Amino acid sequence: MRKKVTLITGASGEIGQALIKSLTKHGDMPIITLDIAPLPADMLHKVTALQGDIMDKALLSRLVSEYELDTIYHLAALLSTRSEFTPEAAHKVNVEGTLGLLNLAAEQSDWRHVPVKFIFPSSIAAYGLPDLETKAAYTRVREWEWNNPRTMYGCNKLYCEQLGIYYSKYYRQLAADLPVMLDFRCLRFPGLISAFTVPSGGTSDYGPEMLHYAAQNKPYACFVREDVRIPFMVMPDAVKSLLMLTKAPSDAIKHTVYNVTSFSLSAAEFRDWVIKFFPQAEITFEPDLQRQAIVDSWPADLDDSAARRNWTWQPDYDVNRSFAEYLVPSIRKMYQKK
Ligand code: AKB
Repeated sequence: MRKKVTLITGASGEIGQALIKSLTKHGDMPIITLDIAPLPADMLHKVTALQGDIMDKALLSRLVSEYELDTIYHLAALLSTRSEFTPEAAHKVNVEGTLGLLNLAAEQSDWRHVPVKFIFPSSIAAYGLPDLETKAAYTRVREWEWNNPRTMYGCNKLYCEQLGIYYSKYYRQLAADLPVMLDFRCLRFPGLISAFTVPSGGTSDYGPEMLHYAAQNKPYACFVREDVRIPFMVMPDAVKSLLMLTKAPSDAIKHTVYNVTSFSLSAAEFRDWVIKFFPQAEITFEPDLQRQAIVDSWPADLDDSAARRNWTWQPDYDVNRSFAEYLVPSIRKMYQKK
C-alpha cells in the first residue's frame, strides 16, 4: 500500500514554509516537499523533503510509485520581476512545470478513482489595467475583469488557471469513458507579506522590503512612486485561505478561480505604517520606471466577495492587526535574535 500524502512543490519559498508550519500543526497527513532549493534545516524533521526539479520526470514517477497524492499545493514558480529577466525560463518553470504536475495529478485521479485536489496560487499579476485612469476607475476588480497581464509571470499564471480548468472539466473529453478528473482550485493572491522571510524576485516586494529594512535599521529606497496602490495580505491569512479553499465542500465551490485579499495601501501609506512602529526608518522613493509600470498595471484592490459568499472567506488580519500583532512583533524578535 502506498502512503497517502500531501505534496508541496516550491516548499522552500515564503508560502511553502508558512504552509508547512500550519499543516504540521494540525498534522492530518504526512507531507512530501519538492523544491530545487533546500528546506531550512529546522523544518526537515517535519516533512519528507525531496530536493529536485519539478521538470524531472523520473523524480515525479518515483514519487507516485511510492506515494498516493491526496492533495497537491503547487507553489513552485518564478515571480514577476525575475520572470522578466528570463522569460523563457519562467515559461518552463511556471507553465511546463505546472502542466507536468497537472498531467500527473490527472493520471493519479483516474487511476485511484478519486480526484486529486490540486491547489494553485495565482496572483494579481493575472490582471493588467491599461493605464492609471482605468486603474483609478476600476478599483476592486472581479475575477473575470481585466485579464490582460503585461508580465510573463502574469501570462503564465492566467494560462495555468485555464489549464487547471481544462484538466478538471474537459480532460480527455472525447474518450469513450470519461476519466475521473482532478479537483483544481485556485486563489488569486495580492502582494503577500511574511514576518519571517524576505521575498525575492517579485514586484510587490517593496512593501515587505520597507519593513524588513526598517527593522534592521537599514535605509530603503522604494522602487515605486508614493501614490501607487495595490492590495496586500499577511502570510497567516494567505495560509488560512489556502486551507479554507482546500477544505471547502465541493458543492460550495462555484468558481475555479477566486480572488482573496485583506487591505489595500499606497506605497506612501505603507511607509507611514512602517514609520509608526519604526520611527527611525529611512525610506525614500526612487522609482524604477520599468518595475513601476508593472505595478501600475495591477489593480488597486481585489473584489473577493465570491470567496466570502461561497466558502465564508474572511481575513483575520486587517492592516492595523497585521502590523501591530503579526508583522512588527515577529520581525523585531527575529532581528533581535540575529
Ligand atoms: C510578485 O510580485 O511577483 C508576486 C505576486 C504579486 O504575485 N508577489
